[in-house]
Amino acid sequence: MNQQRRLGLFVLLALLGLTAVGGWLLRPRAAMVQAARPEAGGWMPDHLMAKAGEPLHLRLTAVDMMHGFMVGQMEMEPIDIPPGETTEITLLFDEPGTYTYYCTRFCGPTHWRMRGTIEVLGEAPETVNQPEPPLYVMLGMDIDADHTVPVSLERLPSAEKGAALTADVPERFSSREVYESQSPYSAWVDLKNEPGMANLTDAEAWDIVAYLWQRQPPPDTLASGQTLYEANCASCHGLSGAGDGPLASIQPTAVPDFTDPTVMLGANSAILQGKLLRGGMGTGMPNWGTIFTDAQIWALVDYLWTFQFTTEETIE
Ligand SMILES: [Cu+2]
Repeated sequence: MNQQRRLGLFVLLALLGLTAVGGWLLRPRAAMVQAARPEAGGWMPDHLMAKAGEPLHLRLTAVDMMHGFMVGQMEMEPIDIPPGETTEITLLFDEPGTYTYYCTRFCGPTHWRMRGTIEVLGEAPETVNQPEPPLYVMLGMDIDADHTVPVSLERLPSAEKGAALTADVPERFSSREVYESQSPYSAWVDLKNEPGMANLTDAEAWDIVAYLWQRQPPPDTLASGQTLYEANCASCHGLSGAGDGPLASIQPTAVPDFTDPTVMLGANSAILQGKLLRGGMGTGMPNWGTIFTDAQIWALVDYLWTFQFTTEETIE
């Protein structure tokens, strides 16, 4: 090998080296995020910064057990963080705002406290609509008021039975507005007071209400509501809705029994939606407004009514 070729080879190697070092130096910087049970610190850090349109690289580790990572209101699958490994992910936010990340693995009694926020900076596109206030705010409802009603039922009202009785029910009872802002109890009272409906028994009027309520959710909504409920709510509220989940007993206040008609039938969908969005003041109920999309919140509201009314998934 003559002098010149040796030099060429050296230059080539040096260039390759520089490229490697340069690439390493210029590599996208990843933020380290450590996961631990909430009692041991939860997410560390629990606040991240990002820019809209620029990737945010994260290196996730878990110190004590398996945790999961997910950002609320984003289209993504939860990402497991096995202990002792580094899990790398890249997030991309289209729009500025404050996003919530949370743990998706049940890691202990206060698991739901494992939340953090990502502040995404950037200019909001002009087309962005201002979010509307929640329905209960627009309707001026006090979601913390006592909504219990004196109802006793011999059996669960049946949407199927109700479907056969709707011939004389005025159209206005079927409106979305009734479903969103009236309680089943007030709809039942209204039905009973309808001039043409005097012959209805109490149970028949409840069957009609069951029908009116269970025909509102769009197809497949109840199934997705059930999935969300079982993953996120059942640990306290119980699979059957009776407020008897494994973590119910350690909550600061009694967990409501969704199967109790006195508890549920005086509430309405706007109230349930509000409680889901905001959480329960002074109770163990976290807010889900930063985590679930609008559609997911409504799927849960729709699903909650199935603890009161027997239903067929698609009632026409
Ligand atoms: Cu966790």
